[in-house]
Amino acid sequence: PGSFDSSAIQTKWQARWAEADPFRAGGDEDTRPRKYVLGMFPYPSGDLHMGHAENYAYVDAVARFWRHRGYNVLNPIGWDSFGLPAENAAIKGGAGSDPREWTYNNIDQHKKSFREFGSSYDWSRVLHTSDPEYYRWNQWLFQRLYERGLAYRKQSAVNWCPNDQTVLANEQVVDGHCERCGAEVVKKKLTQWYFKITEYADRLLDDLNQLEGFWPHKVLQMQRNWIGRSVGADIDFEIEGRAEKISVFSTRPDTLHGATFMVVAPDSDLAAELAAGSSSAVRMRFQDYLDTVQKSSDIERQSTDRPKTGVFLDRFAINPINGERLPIWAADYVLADYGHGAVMAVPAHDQRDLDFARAFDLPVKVVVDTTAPVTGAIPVIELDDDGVPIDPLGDEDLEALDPVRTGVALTGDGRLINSGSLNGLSKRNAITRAIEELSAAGNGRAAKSYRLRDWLISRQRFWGTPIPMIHTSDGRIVPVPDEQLPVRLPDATGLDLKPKGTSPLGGATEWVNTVDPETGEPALRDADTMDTFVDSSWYFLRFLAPTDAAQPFPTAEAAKWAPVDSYIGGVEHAILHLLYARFITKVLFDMGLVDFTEPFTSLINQGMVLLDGSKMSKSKGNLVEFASSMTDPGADAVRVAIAFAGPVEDDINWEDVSTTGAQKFLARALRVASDVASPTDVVWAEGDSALRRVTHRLWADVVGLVEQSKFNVVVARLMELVNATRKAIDSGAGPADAAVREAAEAVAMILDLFAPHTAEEMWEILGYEPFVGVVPWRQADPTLLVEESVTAVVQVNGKVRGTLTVPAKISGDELEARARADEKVRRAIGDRDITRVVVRAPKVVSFTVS
Ligand code: ANZ
Repeated sequence: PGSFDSSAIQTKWQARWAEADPFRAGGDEDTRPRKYVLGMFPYPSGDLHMGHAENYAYVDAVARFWRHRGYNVLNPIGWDSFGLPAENAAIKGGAGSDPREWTYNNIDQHKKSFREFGSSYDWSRVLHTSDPEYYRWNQWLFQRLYERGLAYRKQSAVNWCPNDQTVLANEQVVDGHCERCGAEVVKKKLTQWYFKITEYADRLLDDLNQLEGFWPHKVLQMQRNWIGRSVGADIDFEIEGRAEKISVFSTRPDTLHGATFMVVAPDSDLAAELAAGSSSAVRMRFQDYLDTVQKSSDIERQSTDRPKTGVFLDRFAINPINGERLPIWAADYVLADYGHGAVMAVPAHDQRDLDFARAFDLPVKVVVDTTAPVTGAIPVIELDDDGVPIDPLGDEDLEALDPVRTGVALTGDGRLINSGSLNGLSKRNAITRAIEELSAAGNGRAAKSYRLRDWLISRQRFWGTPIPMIHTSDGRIVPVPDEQLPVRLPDATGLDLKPKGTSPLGGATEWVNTVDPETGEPALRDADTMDTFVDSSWYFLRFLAPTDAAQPFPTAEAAKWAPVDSYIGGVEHAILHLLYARFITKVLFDMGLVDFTEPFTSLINQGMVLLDGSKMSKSKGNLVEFASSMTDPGADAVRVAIAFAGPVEDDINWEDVSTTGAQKFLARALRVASDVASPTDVVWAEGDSALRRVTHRLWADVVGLVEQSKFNVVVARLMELVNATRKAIDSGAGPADAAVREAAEAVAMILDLFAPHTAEEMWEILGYEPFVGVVPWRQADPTLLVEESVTAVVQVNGKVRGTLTVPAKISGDELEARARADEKVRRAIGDRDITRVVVRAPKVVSFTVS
């Protein structure tokens, strides 16, 4: 289809771009305002695929857009090149294989593909996170976090895949199984390095409000849920036979009078201790229970439709508000690492507690009357002789809602009953009052709890950044001094990379043996490597000076370019990558190295490219190959077809993407340029006004459309303009009309966002020097934006009684209203009744009157 050779055009312009380097970001001599546009950098597993094509098509459109708007644009590219796939490829390759080979070969292929795609990168700033020149600064960052107490080691139960022999993040565990290999995941106690992201929980949550309107709302919501801040109280309970009290976290301290038992997480130290102080029968039952619990994931444990299980520990707590004795149970619906790993159970008002109470026949006590109104007038509360409020409602009213019978906990708002001094108060007021009373008595205090956990960064793998710490022979753990960084990865040759539970680096004898930097005594290097999310948490800053050997990034450059103005990538990174980058940015702010607290001012999440309705990916074997599609249908056709396929955030089904349609459109656009017969110095004003209106309406709208990422609409409007121009050439103004040239130039300048090769070719055919990619866009002429108007006639009983000048696009309702308001028409109707109105916008309004 089409009459042009897309391959020839691609080759020609790619060579010219490579030679002239027109998309390199300007330095200090460049006085234009700056924009930093960044696509989430790719992982070099195999060649690029259509999912990448979509992402980087949008990135390029945005970068080109800001150049056309007169900005000095920074649009760099790099590779997130550490990680498991390279290591697995090397393992498959057998002895002597090094992940480096696979990684850098793939990167070379990617670079070639991006050139073929016509992406307008600043190629002088390329980075790869697996280069020592890059990961050295991960190690530097680790040291700075360590100094600030933000990097620490602790032992805790982590998700462990017995097959891959490595730690898994929570999100890599799907229904209790390893996301990668499907093996059943177990909990294992390991000592690992963590970054203390929880110290930033409040800031990470509160600062999301600044991003509202600039990031997709869905992503902000996902971040909020992930951080999961709950507000409530810590309440201290005395334990019979134990010196110290136990604290529980509760969002409902108002229900303290309704607590009928206490539950501790079976896998907590507390449960072990309480069981140890009990009879041997209890100890055995507890141990059996713990063994089964340790096989289930947190997600399973929190599932509400799973039958409740647990064991009574034969220990008792004392309710601080009324002295009641509460039996203590261990049950797996309570998690060891949330709050304090223990809860006061209020079965009447908490569903999980109710399910448990019903399963084990424990008492249920209602303390909130959820039938009582909480808004409007506050009910008059009578006081008894001691001045204690009497319950506002009788027991009969609550019978219908009896949680034991219905099995449904009363979680709604209402008025407190059976609760001494709290009686009559609404939930909210009772929470405040309960916290006041607990604080006064020294039994509790206001508290917050978070779902967010500290970031486990140790990995027992080879292909990552070595953790720059040294274990001395006398048991100290000391940082590698800055001047000894980077700690370089050794050669993989000769190393057994197969997963075995400890890092393969431990087997690199020469590498792992070092000396204590303080005493010179023999010592060992930490053999674990960092989670690759560390690499991607600050890479956007490294692009500012990727070869700087003195510092991770120059603060002065960061002040000029950062934060990133437009960050573009997949929604699969909505939580972790963005959260980690936000965290590290805040740490760098606290260190005084950057003057902003959020790394990405605006975020665009593109949908996925699907094939047969499922995500296109290498592991699913349903890739439409990138490399071959650059030749046929060609880069521009692929990019136009993707942009045209629908709104950015929607998923695209590749079968619905018409690259043939895109090819035809590009051929038509090119032919329009070839047919232009006027000189380059025409007087625009002399052109055909109908065609000029179409052109200028596009100039008026295109900026807003791109700013709202409505790329599909921009392509549709370009198609409309190409068709209008064709018509003007063939059957209207003719090829020599100034408006024809004006329209063809507009097409070239705007088409550059999606089809840069074709656009450059058009621009050259139209008689200009390259490159259209850096040409400032035109302004719409306001006089051409005035709406076209037409004359409408108004009839009364078949006779023309008035004429109105109205916009050609007027609605029927509006036209009728104007007709009714017209003085002449009103006189013609007089005081007769209108029995029928026929409106044919924009031409006729016809009234029938009696
Ligand atoms: C008493 C109570 C009464 C509660 C009531 C709720 C309703 P969110 O909102 O998710 O933060 N809880 C505390 N620590 C827990 C743990 N380690 N594992 C499981 N559950 C735990 O939930 C906070 C509530 O979850 C807390 O408030 C506590 O139960 C429970 F009518 O305390 B509540």
